[in-house]
Amino acid sequence: MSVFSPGFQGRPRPKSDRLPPGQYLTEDFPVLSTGPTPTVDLNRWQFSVTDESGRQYSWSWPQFMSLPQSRPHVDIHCVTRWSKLDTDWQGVSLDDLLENVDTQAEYAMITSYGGYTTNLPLEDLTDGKAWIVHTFDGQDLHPEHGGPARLLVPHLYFWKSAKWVKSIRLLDQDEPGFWEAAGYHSYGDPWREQRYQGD
Ligand SMILES: Nc1nc2c(c(=O)[nH]1)N[C@H]1C(S)=C(S)[C@@H](COP(=O)(O)O)O[C@H]1N2
Ligand SMILES: [Mo]
Repeated sequence: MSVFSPGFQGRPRPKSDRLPPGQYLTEDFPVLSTGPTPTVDLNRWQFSVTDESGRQYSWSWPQFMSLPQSRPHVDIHCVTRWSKLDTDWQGVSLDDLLENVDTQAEYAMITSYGGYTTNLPLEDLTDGKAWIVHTFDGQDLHPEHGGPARLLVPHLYFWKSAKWVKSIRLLDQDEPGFWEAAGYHSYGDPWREQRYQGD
């Protein structure tokens, strides 16, 4: 058979085409946390968004779970060089969470239960690019992987996907989060290999 035979629409991309530069494929799901896994009681769980004027929007667990559900199927890429393809999640898109938030802010600072922070441009959270997920592979998200709920921003290195997400502050000016202040790239595009400041 000719290697030049025409392709057809919908043919899956070869796995190698889905691997950003300097990454290797892994089948398992490594755990990377800077500190202990926080215990988050669902009765006290709250997620909030604060806009640049200080107005706060917040959701209890039942309110969050009653929002429209999305099922992202995505590839994820950690700056420590592992990538995992075809991961399945369920949660709420940031488009749905931010629907009634009126803002001119351009940046977002994410804060987790436990104190982890990470920053990203607000436009990287919208237009179907980011979710707050509570389910992985059909099961409640394991606490080590960020349960009860974590941010999922698969088009950026996975350190941007804050586990145990608690709040988002919308900001006019960019500010570095935990790893960004420690020398990691402020944006973190795996396809441009933006691992560290200056990459
Ligand atoms: N709250 C919190 N979120 C976090 C981290 C962390 O240490 N604390 N580590 C980040 C990093 S570096 C990566 S690679 C992923 C790891 O997610 P996993 O442990 O589910 O693989 O979570 C990110 N989110
Ligand atoms: Mo990471």
